[in-house]
Amino acid sequence: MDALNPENPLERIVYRKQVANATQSRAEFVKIKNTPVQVDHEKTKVDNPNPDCCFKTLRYSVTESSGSVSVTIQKHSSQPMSVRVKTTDGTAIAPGDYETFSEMVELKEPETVIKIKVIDDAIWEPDKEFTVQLLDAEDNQLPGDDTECVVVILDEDRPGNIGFKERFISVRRKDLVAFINLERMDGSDGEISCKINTTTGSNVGGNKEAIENSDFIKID
Ligand SMILES: [Ca+2]
Ligand SMILES: [Ca+2]
Repeated sequence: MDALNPENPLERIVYRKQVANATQSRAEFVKIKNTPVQVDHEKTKVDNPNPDCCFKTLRYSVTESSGSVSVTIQKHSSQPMSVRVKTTDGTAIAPGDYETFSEMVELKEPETVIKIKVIDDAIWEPDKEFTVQLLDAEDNQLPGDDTECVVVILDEDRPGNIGFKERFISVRRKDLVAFINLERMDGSDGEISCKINTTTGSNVGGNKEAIENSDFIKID
């Protein structure tokens, strides 16, 4: 039987109402607001501190939309000194997630702040992290447990929800192909994907169940 022609006229009216209700109950798109936030986590006591300089805190969290993370280096002596500051990839990888920083930094004051650029995109991804180290002139990490810190980049791009635009569609057998619209709601505009598969129907609107390989070709 053609899906457009249910056997019973009453069933046909019910079917049309179901279609109308389904297409009118779509949720509104919500624009995600990005929030620049940096959290300097409280420094835990280390067993083996460096006597000359160190990071003020060993863990920073920063939202992707912040644009940069500010990392503070402390100097213990009154004499100026220079130290190489260098980033190393972790799960965050430069230049896609942040900009590599590798510079000699002169420490004149008790505290010196450096800024490392963080890359903002529109793609949902897990939170990622990279490390920052204080090195000597030969690129060896300075001794001590407080000469390396971790920066966690917090993603704000929600993947959103994917749904069918219409819950019921009709297709004529002679058209050979059914076009089914998907709709994405409540998320950012970056790339996401979902899996789609087909199963045998459930007698909607008085229509007979479509049988796999006889009435439709399964996709998965
Ligand atoms: Ca973003
Ligand atoms: Ca992102």
